[in-house]
Amino acid sequence: MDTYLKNSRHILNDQKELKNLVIVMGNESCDLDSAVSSLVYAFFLHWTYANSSEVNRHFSDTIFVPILNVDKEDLPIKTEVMYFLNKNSISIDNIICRDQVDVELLLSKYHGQLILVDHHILSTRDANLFAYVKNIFDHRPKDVIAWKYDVDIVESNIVEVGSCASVICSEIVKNKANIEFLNQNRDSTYLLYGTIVLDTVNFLVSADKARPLDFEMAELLEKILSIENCDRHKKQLFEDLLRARTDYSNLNVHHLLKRDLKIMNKISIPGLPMLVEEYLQMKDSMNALETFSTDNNCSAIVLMGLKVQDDVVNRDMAVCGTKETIKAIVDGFCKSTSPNLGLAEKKSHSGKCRYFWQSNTKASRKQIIPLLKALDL
Ligand SMILES: [Mn+2]
Repeated sequence: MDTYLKNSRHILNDQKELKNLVIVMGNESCDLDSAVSSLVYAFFLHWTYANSSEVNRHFSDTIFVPILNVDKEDLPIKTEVMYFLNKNSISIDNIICRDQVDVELLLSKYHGQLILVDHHILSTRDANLFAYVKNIFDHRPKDVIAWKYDVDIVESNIVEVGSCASVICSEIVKNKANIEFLNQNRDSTYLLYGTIVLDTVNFLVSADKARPLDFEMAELLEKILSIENCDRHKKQLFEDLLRARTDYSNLNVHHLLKRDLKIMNKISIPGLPMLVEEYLQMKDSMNALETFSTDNNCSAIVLMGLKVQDDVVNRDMAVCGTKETIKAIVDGFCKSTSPNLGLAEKKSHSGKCRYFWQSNTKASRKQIIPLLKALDL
């Protein structure tokens, strides 16, 4: 997989011999399912093409490129994606992200075709790519209202299962001969396997994510990978991926603001995986808040901190912005009785933020958002 990614990136940069381009792209959340589905399916298409004996083809004139639908600088936020690619020896340098190329220009220049995986309705940012969509692989219910594709042109494979990786896997093995792809490329096979395990919450019955196709594909992949003691293996793999998803140790002050973000009107509400107090003590955090505020055109930022230690939940909060907005928000929060947030103001390090300890630890962002809405700022 890594060699393939390196080569296709090289051809795309060089563009000398390039004639035809196929791009495989996932959705904007760029979760593990989206990332793996686009990487593996693009590689599979390349493999099929390279092994085809039908025509004597020049390999370099047609390329299949997976594009991760996230800006490169934000990729580290997708911690489970970073972890799992790393674990499967795939170099992040060879991965192409959405902002690194002009997708529309490339598609128009090279008879481009776009294959969507793990979503089927384009986001606003990708709306200009509509005419290039040729094929869809998804596992979410078909959005019949937003669906504008012509069924004669666009082929769609939408199956409501736990993971799009299962849909991709079943597409690969539809032709028995292609199982050889999974035999030869164990990194791809393991990427699909881990994604299905994570998306189905390790086939947990109460999570109700796994469907028969997920079971069937996972079993097939286990056989190909000759995994022994599957239950123990899956449990460990699931725990590792889950841990990676919440591991923020490699994230900087900018990433931490974007990692778990809700935006309401012009108010941004980042949920931090630590106390706000700790965040504000990190180097450059004030700069990060200012950059973030400008980039997102915020009128205010409500930072919400959360730390669970020895089963005790701690919450704190900071409200940043202009003096008037801070005052309106803080007054609203302090007046609130359902819920009463139990805010106690502490000394702040900056004139641009007011900092609070929150004694009502049950009040999360879900409760804060209606309060902000009611303020009508
Ligand atoms: Mn998905």
